[in-house]
Amino acid sequence: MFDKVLIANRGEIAVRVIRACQDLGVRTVAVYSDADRLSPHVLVAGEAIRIGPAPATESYLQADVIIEAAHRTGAQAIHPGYGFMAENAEFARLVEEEGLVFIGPPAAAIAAMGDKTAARRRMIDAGVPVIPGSESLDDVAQAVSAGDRIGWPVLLKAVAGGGGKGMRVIEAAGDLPRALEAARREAGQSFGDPRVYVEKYLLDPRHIEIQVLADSKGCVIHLGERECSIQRRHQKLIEESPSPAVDADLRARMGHVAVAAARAVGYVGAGTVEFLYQDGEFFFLEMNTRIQVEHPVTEFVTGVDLVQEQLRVAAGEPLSVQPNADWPVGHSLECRISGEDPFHGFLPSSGRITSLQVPCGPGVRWDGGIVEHFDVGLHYDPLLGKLIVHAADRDQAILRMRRALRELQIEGVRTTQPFHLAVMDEPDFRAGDISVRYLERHPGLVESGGADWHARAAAVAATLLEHRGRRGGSGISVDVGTLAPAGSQVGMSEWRRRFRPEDLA
Ligand code: MV4
Repeated sequence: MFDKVLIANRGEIAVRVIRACQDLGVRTVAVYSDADRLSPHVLVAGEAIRIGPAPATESYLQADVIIEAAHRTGAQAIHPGYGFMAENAEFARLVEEEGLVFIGPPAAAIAAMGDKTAARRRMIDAGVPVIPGSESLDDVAQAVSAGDRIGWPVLLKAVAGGGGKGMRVIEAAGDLPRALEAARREAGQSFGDPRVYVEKYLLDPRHIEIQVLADSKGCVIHLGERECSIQRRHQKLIEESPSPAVDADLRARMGHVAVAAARAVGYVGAGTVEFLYQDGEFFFLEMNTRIQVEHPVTEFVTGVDLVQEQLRVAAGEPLSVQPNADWPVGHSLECRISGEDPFHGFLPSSGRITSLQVPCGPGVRWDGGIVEHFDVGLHYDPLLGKLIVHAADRDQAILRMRRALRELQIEGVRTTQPFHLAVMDEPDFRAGDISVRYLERHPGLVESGGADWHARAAAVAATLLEHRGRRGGSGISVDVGTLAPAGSQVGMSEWRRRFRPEDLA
């Protein structure tokens, strides 16, 4: 095992990786920008090195500065987390050239999956079902004949894209001349590669992905699926494992295909094979060559520490786990708690965390990147932390998530917490009837109203109960449980300050 690892990231994932290192007896080096001088990942790491000013392009994306920090501290390996340079094949190559270990797949595997049409070709060769589609398109005529062959509508995608950026739905051939031109320009600007291609547009799919682990000895396993359909503008909001749509037979088939996909690109490490699932059929979408935000739900239902396995295989050790016929054990849900106002278009919210109480108790995990007095800025991804629960089945996991969301109190910034509470009570979600269009179908979930009222009612109830206790008194009886702080936007403590029992005569 490594003696010391540098974590080239920030926030909750940097903390998560540091914890895995500590659990393996590996020393850690954090890197930080000026905005993160007092951030949790800096506070929990063995040592920390400043890498530049707040903007990511001048800090967390500075490959040479980060590699230099590894050399200076004697770290033998670099863990990139997710985002930033996690799927940058050039960075992975540079790290290796510098005599360090990149904790992730070989650069060639990252590059193979980064080019979406090349990835589709390799997947077809490996027997992986892909969505009917085209090669990279040179002109409108090619695009039209591809659409005629595949069937309309089609989805125009960037070859160097992924994650939904720059996609366009094309209803009919007549829309192509303008759309193709615009898409090429946009792809060129976003990815430095103007090439685009089309796929048959699936109207109402689920996003289901398979977690894989591979070691350098040729062992490749899968750890079942995650359902990630509940998202907004390609940002996932809620994930779970298992998927309500997947039974043991489908899991085995998707798992088998995901393992074949990983083998086809010589994969080593933790990776995710994404599929779209519709009408009983599943199709390869893309492969994410990193640890993912939602990895904890898989950890809960398998008992495997995915980050520890990443460290093991990067150090040349074999995987410490074998596929288990009992997986998945129970059910796990994750809610992403981000500093965004769900009732105002998920507008990023900044400010100082004035109060933070994280949930605990049976089956609850909080992976966070904030502490009290921490300043949430607008320089980086708004994810503040993740609330993950595990219970015997999906119904109990939903109840547990509801309980944990009520225990969570973040004051100082607006967060997505009240949105998640609303989803936990929404009948279609409770029935597992979800797809990538879930939010589109439930616009009420992101409409304002209710949240402040709940917080106020809870504060009033709590104040009254306290008052009654003091007087040994009578009168009102309120079940505070049913009025618990429902993701208050103002904050319980603020309401408690404002309300006195004598005002409520
Ligand atoms: C699709 C699709 C329908 N048909 N491809 C969005 C993210 C990117 N990874 C691919 N995405 C999609 N590709 C075809 N041929 C629908 C989506 C899609 C989606 C996929 C996963 C999760 C959420 C999504 C939300 C909207 C659209």
